[in-house]
Amino acid sequence: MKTDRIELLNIDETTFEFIEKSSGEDGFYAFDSKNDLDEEEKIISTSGSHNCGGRCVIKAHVKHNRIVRISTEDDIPDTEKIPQLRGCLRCRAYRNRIYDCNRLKYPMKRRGKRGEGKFEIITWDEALDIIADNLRRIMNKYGPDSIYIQYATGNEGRLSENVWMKRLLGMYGGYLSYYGTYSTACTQAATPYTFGTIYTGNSREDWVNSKLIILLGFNPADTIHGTNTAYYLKMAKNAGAKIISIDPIYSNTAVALADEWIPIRPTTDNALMDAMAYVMIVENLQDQKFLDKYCIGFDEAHMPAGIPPGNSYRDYVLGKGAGKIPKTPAWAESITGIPEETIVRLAREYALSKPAALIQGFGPQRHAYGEQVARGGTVLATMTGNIGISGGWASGTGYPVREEYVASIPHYNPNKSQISMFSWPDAIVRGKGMGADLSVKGTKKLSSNIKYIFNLGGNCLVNQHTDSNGTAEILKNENLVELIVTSDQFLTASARFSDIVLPADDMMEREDIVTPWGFGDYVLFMNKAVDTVFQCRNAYDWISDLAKKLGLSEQFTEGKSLSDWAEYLVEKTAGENPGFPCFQEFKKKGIYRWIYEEPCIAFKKQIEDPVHNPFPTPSGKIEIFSDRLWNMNNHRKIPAVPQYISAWEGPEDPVSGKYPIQCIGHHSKRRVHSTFDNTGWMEEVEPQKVLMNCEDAGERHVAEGDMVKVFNDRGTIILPVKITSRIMPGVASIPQGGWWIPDEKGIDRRGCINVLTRYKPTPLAFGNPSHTSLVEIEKVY
Ligand SMILES: Nc1nc2c(c(=O)[nH]1)N[C@H]1C(S)=C(S)[C@@H](COP(=O)(O)OP(=O)(O)OC[C@H]3O[C@@H](n4cnc5c(=O)[nH]c(N)nc54)[C@H](O)[C@@H]3O)O[C@H]1N2
Ligand SMILES: Nc1nc2c(c(=O)[nH]1)N[C@H]1C(S)=C(S)[C@@H](COP(=O)(O)OP(=O)(O)OC[C@H]3O[C@@H](n4cnc5c(=O)[nH]c(N)nc54)[C@H](O)[C@@H]3O)O[C@H]1N2
Ligand code: SF4
Ligand SMILES: [Mo]
Repeated sequence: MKTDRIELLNIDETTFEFIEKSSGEDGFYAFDSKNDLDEEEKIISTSGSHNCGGRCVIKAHVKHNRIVRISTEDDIPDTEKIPQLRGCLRCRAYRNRIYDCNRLKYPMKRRGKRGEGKFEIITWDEALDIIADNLRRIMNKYGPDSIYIQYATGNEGRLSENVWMKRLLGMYGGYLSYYGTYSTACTQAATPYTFGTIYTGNSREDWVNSKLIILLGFNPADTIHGTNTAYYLKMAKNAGAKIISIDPIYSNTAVALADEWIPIRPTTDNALMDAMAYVMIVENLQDQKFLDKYCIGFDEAHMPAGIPPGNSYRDYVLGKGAGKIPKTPAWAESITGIPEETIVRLAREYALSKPAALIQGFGPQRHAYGEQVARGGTVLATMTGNIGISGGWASGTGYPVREEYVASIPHYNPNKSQISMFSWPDAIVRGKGMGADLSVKGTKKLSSNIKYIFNLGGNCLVNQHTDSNGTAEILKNENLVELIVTSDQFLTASARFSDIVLPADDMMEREDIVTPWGFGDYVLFMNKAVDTVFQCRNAYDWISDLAKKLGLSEQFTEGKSLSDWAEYLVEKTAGENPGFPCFQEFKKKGIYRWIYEEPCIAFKKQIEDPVHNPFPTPSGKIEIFSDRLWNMNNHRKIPAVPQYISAWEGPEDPVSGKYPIQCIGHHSKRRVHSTFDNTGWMEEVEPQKVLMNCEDAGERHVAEGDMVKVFNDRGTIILPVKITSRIMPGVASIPQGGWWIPDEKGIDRRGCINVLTRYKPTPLAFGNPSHTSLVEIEKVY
């Protein structure tokens, strides 16, 4: 396995000789130990700092400076009110990652052409000289818009590389930053047009009060959305909630918890939602009193001033006006693949089972017109009056309203220019002058193309963005970006396209503070379990050295060590939270929990006392029709009321004649994006395969275990197939995060879905349509 991967990567063997030399038992690297046989096992409390969806209490059992076992929280009672924060399979298998013999061990400089994968080992001092010299040169020549800190989520600690780099570059004149995320670009941009905020979720412990829970593309059993989310769903089920999963995949969440699985064609959720609204309107099931009191835009009687008649949501759904069609269940059946009767039943059930929660995952919005899905959910929740009440759910982003204060390292960027996190290839190719399309914020126009990239703990340069082949071509061109610096633990696809590769320390080799991803009312201290190995260095350490080379040492460090900064964060946090422990105590315990008597309910105040608590929208009401969107004057792609827009490379695109299968790339339980892809124990859990429906396989004479070719005009992947009735016909999925490993013909041999995805930003958020691609699949003989 290890050797195969090195062969596949076509790595220059002389440079990488040390990988083989340092390889010990079980593919782990050999290590120095004091070999004190009497040493007692120590148990050290830490957590994950990768972008895994959760944050758990992780315990490293250490002997001889070596992690010998990993366990999780087991020393508090496991109660319904405070469930243990028990880790998933990924951190539990972490030894197989931290001790992987392929771990990067030395700083390296590119030797061949960019992307060829040839590197030579250099010293840290040489590496930092190159980084500093180029920073001076590029800042002088092109200014701060040319220096970009890439979206990179490998290290999300409060003391991560990106935090330090932002602090340093801020002091050095600034850098180009981004808005939005690959996770939630569309829902974060769209949800505030309805409610004025992205904080639309209740606490999860409130789900026990729901009669009906509809999971729209939400699979927390595998795809962690806050540690314990699946557990709270199970509690809701035990309390009697009916659970329905609407998803092209019969997910593990649906198998374990749902009463019904309704398969839906990707990109078509809005057709379903439009038709559900149609059924509610014609059967008069909507909560009209709620709509009249709290909302604008549902019907003609509640429209903002100056909007021509025929533009309310009701009129849209009923198809009032010349050339418009009613959004009937029959209409939606032909688009979504969901039978008309099921749509009618679902609409009635949602309208009549109050309180009910329509909970959206992020998969449905990672699509061509993902903004519509987010807004569509908020409008259905509004029509059924499920806002601001226990057991309801406002839909949209769904972030919890409670966000406890935890301090951050101060950093200030004097440069205000921002691009969408997805637009960086455009900013490389035509950045100077970019801005007319509204994708640029903070300035009218960028003053430079991107010339310098810091990619610190991320694989979005090639693997996790879209169109891997296309972006690789852009990055290969050394006249475009002049220097790319990557820090990682492995030679990922993005590292291969870098000029300087720095060996990062590992999350179990440092101190840090982490907060939960999404849900959870706690903060964790990550204690250092073991020493850093080889020449891997902590980011604060090397970025402080870089600061010295730039003449900013004092200003940057303020004379503090990393541990001093951790203490600074704890003291500042304690200042805002009475009862918060002191630094030493917090370190020892590893966790602080905020305890609440009552679950929080989004918009409770706005509903109970609207006069004193308007919604944070321009009208103070829930905006089913948005004036702000209307005024953007792009009514077909950015409509003022949410609606189904037939997607490019959706089921209705004529391209489906040539490429008839919709290929998504769900988040699988065995990886954190591309992190862990090279971890052997995880591959045993779930080998990388394309999921394909039995009917599609039969038509193509593909059998279980065959190698298949998945392709479209952007690229080709060859990988094994898993044939299953747990994915609907016409849809395939290559779990996202497989490493991009092209062979000599450019065919990816591992299964990086982004070989097939398209670089085309969504209209409002300029977000990533990562799940929207049409492909064909053939057996490889
Ligand atoms: N194990 C694991 N957990 C993770 C992560 C991970 O990599 N691995 N990543 C974390 C991060 S950073 C994020 S952002 C989240 C991502 O969490 P999500 O975005 O919610 O995850 P996805 O798997 O992309 O999508 C969720 C579900 O949506 C379905 N889906 C796809 N397209 C459609 C559609 O058009 N309509 C409908 N109804 N369903 C659709 C998929 O089949 C999938 O079951 O997960 C977090 N948790
Ligand atoms: N097609 C498709 N593409 C997607 C998605 C999708 O659903 N479909 N999902 C998108 C989403 S939601 C997200 S959030 C992005 C995530 O994209 P990325 O932010 O690129 O996340 P990873 O792929 O996990 O890459 C993290 C890198 O950090 C490294 N790393 C881990 N720990 C450390 C550390 O302590 N220090 C350093 N320096 N490096 C470390 C890992 O080895 C890994 O190479 O991907 C997006 N891409
Ligand atoms: S959810 Fe995240 S922090 Fe928790 S065990 Fe899994 S990978 Fe680690
Ligand atoms: Mo994400």
